[in-house]
Amino acid sequence: MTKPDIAQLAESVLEGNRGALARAITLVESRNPEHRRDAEQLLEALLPSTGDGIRIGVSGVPGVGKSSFIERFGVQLIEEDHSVAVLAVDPTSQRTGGSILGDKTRMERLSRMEKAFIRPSPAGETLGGVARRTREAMLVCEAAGFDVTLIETVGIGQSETTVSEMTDVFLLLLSPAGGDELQGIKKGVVELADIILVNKADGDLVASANQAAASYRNALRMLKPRDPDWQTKVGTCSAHTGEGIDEAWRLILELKRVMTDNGTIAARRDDQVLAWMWREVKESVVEALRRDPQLAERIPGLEAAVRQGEITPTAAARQLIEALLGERFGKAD
Ligand SMILES: Nc1nc2c(ncn2[C@@H]2O[C@H](COP(=O)(O)OP(=O)(O)OP(=O)(O)O)[C@@H](O)[C@H]2O)c(=O)[nH]1
Ligand SMILES: [Mg+2]
Repeated sequence: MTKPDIAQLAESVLEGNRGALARAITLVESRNPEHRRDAEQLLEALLPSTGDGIRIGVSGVPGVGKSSFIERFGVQLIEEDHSVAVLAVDPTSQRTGGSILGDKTRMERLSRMEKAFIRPSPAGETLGGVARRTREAMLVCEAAGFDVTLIETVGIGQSETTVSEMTDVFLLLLSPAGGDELQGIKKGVVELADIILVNKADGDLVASANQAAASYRNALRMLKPRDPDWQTKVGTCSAHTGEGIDEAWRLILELKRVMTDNGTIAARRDDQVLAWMWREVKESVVEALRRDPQLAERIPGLEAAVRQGEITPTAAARQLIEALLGERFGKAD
């Protein structure tokens, strides 16, 4: 794209043009190195118009009801005159290819609303299970005027950390089953949560949902809160009946107020941009290694040597990095 094209695209995104928004996200997600430069230019143009929205990460194990929750929650926010962008990241979609379709149908009402934008991100290039460009896609959405961005991610461990590194609020959904165990969710993930909601609190499951919420509340007393002014809140909700969805938004607004007043949101975002820069550096180094034909040739041999214990992983890593840096900057080797 030429410079004026990018400027034009940026302008259309800022005007809230849907086609432009979709094109812009496709551009930031592109793996073509040339597109990368265009994407950087575009993001630079959009950056001053980002930051006003609230960024919410929604996580939980497969099937806990993340998409159903977002559908309910999103529709309600739009009825309250917000505009809602949903970025769904599914680390498993690469294999099954099915869940994204499922998301579209699960968010049927929301996806038909004018003030909603739903974008499943390909998880092909992942940073801890989150598409590498999700953060940038989120910025594009904010520039297009969306004031709430929801990022759905399947709880498989690393992805929650990555999502918490790009959002203001981290919402963890749990299921009523499991009671006092943490349902295979690592303690670290619970520690990241600002708000925990036990979903599916409807029908026969109401009692066990309440019980689960009580035991989580209890368990959380033992953990150090992520923010000194905010003890992780635990509630129940039902994405089916809509029970507790209002309360979830009220909690998010309260959390936002507390964290704005004590400077946590600003501090989190501050840390996030730097963390992201370093993630990007690491990923880019690995990518450069794999893309370099000469180095790529050495990788299988080194991997085999490491597997057979002929060389330590550390030494193999050093050899690759030295080869890369040596070629790029004329240093080492
Ligand atoms: N009873 C009840 N069932 C629910 C509720 N929310 C979701 N479900 C059901 O749980 C199943 C999974 O819901 P999804 O919204 O797709 O869950 P998800 O967490 O997005 O799943 P993945 O994206 O595959 O990880 C569906 O059959 C939903 O109908 C709820 O509040 N109550
Ligand atoms: Mg889903």
